Amino acid sequence: MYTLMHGFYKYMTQKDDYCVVILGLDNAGKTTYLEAAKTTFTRNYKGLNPSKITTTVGLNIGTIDVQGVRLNFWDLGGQQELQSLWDKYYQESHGVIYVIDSNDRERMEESKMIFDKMIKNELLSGVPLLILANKQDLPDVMGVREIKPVFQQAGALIGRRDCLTIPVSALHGEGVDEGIKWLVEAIKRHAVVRPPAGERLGHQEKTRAHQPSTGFN
Ligand code: G3D
Repeated sequence: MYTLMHGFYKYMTQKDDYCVVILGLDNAGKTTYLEAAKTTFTRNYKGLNPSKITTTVGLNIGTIDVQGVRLNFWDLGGQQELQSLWDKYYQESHGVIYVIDSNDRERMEESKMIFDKMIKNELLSGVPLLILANKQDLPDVMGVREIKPVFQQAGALIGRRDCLTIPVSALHGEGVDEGIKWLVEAIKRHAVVRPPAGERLGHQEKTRAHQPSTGFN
């Protein structure tokens, strides 16, 4: 009886699992954004002190429950030598968050180049894309109106997938709630093509799916 009840409880409380890669150049604010997402959506999560957050070297992971689903984030290092490892995660990704440092005009072209390379990858075809113009709390940064046309030069590659570009300040948590909620809805719509992790692979393989074999270890 206990097993039956336990099984029923598990069935009722089980959430669909989706994986989201957070990409962008080093220093764009990926880890700060992940912390802000965890703080926004996890009750009692206090978050790391921003001064303790260092640029992503390798991989940071994080999980949040939102709108009835579980999102597993992979925040991948943006340094040149680590970019070649990004595509190991693409096949298992249900959504992409691309973070741009709106204050760094000098590296905007470099950011666009790696964005184009990422978006060209067949493994991400049709996958919902959230583009974040980060660091909007700083003065004289590039706004969405300036950034959007730069990244939309890849319009044909972005294609008809769900795509949203919004201004955020990961440091102050502004725009985090809106972006994540939009992404969840887009991922759910796309689930017909790319179902939740467990459904795609069967439960036994689910755990493995959350840890693609990479060179980060
Ligand atoms: P990364 O993970 O993409 O490499 P980080 O980037 O999250 O480590 O952030 C890099 C630096 O940018 C950090 O500053 C962090 O505080 C800052 N940063 C991130 N998001 C914002 C933002 O929205 N506004 C402002 N003003 N700064 C932000 P340090 O000084 O620690 O290097």
